[in-house]
Amino acid sequence: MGKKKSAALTTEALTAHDDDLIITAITARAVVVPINLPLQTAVGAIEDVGLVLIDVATNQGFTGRSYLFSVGNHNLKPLVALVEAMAGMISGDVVAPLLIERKLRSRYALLGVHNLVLFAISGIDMALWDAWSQSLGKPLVSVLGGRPGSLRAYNSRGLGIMPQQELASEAAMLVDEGFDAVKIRLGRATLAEDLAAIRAVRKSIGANVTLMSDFNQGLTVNEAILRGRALDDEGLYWIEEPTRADDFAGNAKISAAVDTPISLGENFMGPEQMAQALDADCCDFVMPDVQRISGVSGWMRAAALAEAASLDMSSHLFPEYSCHLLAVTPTRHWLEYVDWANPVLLEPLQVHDSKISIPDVPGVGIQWDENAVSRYLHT
Ligand code: SMN
Ligand code: MG
Repeated sequence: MGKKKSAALTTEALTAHDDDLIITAITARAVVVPINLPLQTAVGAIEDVGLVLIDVATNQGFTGRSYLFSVGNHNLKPLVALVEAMAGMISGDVVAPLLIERKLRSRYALLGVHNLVLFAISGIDMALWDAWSQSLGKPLVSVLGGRPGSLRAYNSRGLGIMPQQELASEAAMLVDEGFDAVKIRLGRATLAEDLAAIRAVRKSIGANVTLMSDFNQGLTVNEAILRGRALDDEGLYWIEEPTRADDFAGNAKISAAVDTPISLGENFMGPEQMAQALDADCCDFVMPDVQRISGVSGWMRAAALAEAASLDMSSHLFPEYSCHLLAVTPTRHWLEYVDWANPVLLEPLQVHDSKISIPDVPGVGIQWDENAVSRYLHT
């Protein structure tokens, strides 16, 4: 009986009144945009960027926008189809992001709220928060209780698995773009190759630039312990995803054995999985991804978990959204900067002195360059 009552409450809460902001239509378009610096990781290459652009139109003329990163262009069509299916479930509802996230999660409960389903829910949630913030005339960060300002960011473009000489010059270039922190991808065939790559980058950037590292889940637990210990004296700021991201027990062993902080989070599937990871004490830093953590709504719950566990929390990709979110994250750490959506953005984020300023405009500050969108449309 209790269950019936709360379902009815949600339906009632989403029923529109005259002055409400109401969802009138949701569209999803797939684009494939070029990437300036293709990125080879231990588990696959990013040679171009497949994005699903989401627009939520409302009865008051505000359009909420977000994008999803498909990581492989074969995932574009399924993602578009999922967003369209969800659009059918919530068109005509009031823009109340938390309630809509609840509604969509409950509609997918029997299938399981993971991976592409969760990404589509996240994308819709992000666009709803954008529309809602625009309707209030405030930047998202202010609607969430913060203020626009600037955040320190590291340059995560490039520094993939590539020949040493190119690595050294790319590292210098990435610092010259205005950053004092960069991230190298690791997981070459041997420890000796990873070591040589790290040393080449360090030589090129000097001692004062912060150097993060990322194995992209490429190692077994045993290898990760051996390699992690061998890298402990290299001054790496963190080691990210040394082994399979959902092996919390394995990551806990690695984190206990290696001195360098272990960072996990881009693959936390919602705050509920992050809670399980924290229970397993499997990492030293967290870095959720807004598309996997259940959007803005999920991020806020994740931020509470990180604060309760006293864990520094960084962001993963989506700098346009993440800057608003990190600014209201009590244990905020680093913003991951990539420029991967820039080809379709009218006003890409600006970097100054390794800092990103949160756009002081209503909403998130995303507008599509429609000419570019037409050019890169993926059909
Ligand atoms: C990463 C994630 C997704 C695509 C490419 C690279 C990487 C990161 O793990 O953390 O930036
Ligand atoms: Mg990573």
